[in-house]
Amino acid sequence: MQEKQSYRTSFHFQPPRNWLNDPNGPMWYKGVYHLFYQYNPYGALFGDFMIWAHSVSYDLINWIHLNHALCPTEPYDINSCWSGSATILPGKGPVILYTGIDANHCQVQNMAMPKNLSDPFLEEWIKFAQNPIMTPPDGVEGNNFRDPTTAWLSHDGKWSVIIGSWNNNQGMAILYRSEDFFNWTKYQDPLYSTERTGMWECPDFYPVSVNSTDGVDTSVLNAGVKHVMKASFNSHDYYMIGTYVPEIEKYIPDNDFTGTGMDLRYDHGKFYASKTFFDSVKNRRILWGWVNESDSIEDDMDKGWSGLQSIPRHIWLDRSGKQLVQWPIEEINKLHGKKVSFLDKKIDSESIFEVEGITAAQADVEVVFELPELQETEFLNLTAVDPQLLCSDANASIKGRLGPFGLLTLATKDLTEQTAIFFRIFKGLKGYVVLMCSDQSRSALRDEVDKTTYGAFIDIDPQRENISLRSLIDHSIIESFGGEGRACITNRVYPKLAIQEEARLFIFNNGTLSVTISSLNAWSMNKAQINHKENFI
Ligand code: DQQ
Repeated sequence: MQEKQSYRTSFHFQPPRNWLNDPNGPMWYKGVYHLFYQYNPYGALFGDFMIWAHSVSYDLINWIHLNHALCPTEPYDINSCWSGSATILPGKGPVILYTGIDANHCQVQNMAMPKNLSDPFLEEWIKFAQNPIMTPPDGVEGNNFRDPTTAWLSHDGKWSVIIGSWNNNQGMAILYRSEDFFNWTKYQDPLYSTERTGMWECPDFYPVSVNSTDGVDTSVLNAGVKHVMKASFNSHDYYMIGTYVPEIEKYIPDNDFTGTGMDLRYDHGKFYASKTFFDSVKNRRILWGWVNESDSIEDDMDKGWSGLQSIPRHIWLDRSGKQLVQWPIEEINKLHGKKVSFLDKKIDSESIFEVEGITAAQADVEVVFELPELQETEFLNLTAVDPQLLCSDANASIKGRLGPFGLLTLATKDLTEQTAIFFRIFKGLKGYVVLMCSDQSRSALRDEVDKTTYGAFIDIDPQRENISLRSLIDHSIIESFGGEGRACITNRVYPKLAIQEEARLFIFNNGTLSVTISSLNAWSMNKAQINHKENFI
């Protein structure tokens, strides 16, 4: 079991023990960032007494665990305090909306306010005396009504908020409206609904600037923004980009959910129940997501903990307007330690070399690949090709023409263990196609772990742009950002031998064509300070 404690991370957020899932109510208030999260205080698995644990930070990297913010105590949340969001009421401070599992095991929406608004840590929360403030409307079953978003102030001065649901065979965002934030009325129609998805968990709804990487507050509505609608279902976080028309209370996506692999996703690996917030200090929108284990239940119990939060990601609308872009927040660079870098290094066909001199189990790696003439690359008939299947059918060891090339992370010296993050370039019917894969098939000399291979297409033209990859490697998690953040893949891996000092990092090229590394920067990462204030349960 010794090696299992080596799966704890060094710069990802996690509590000292027990089960963690969804990020809840992230916000900035009086100089302090707050992260609440779903937590089972009694064990390493999801439980029937879920609470809102609470941590605070000055930089989103180093954290202080506080006492729990919300625990089941009242008939309207006695069976758990499930996910929700924070809204800062102008001039009045933050309010939390969360889902309670009531005495009848029905999902209801509740409200809580800080006891002391002058405490920047917001350590104590008081539940609203008139809870619940929303109960399942007619036709909606008590187990399909949860996860309130951050509310926004609409054109008519009223508050709006959406709740995730499933009704009449449709996944949906049920809209509620309020004049005073206390009394809420369901709007006649959902803000958006579709028969092409399952139950919507943890919806998120927010504006993004059309011409800037800057974020905007959730209530901003003008010609300079588009709106993102995100929902969590089928184990992934899917989103649409579109237009919000408050006068008719409708969300009109540029492209509706199709229920297929064509839908936009935040991350093509493990990443779920995410939530964004507007960081008014740095004028940016930040995304957090839950990254679950891929190990067996027995191993989770042996380790005594499960679940991580992703590195907070700055998120904005791509120049194309067709997708979002994500990048680790700049504060993560504060943890950079020893650096190794080089320029213009050719990687011949079927070659591999080690990046030495950094702690490969705890690292940040940025590499840019320059491609040769593209004409000789393979042809791919793109009709109905699922990128994940393409990656699974042809893993990192296959001999292609232009690729596979990329990183072998958390690898042993003899490469018997390795997690490959790599690219392949194809000629498609309408131009070139860039495929990004993460191959976990050899990630661990252990059978009980999930070794799914993940894949994504990246919307870049390799004739004009080099192919970049950034991977944050932290013992049992690898978060990879391809094409400057246009495709993200998060992996959980559990090597048996490639742990701590035994872990290595390689660059490889299995294609018949050579590629050039135009630049590589790799850093050992220092450990984040994540401590508790007092009496952490
Ligand atoms: N997790 C919460 C629910 C939410 C789900 C319970 C998503 O509120 O729908 O922990 O992971």
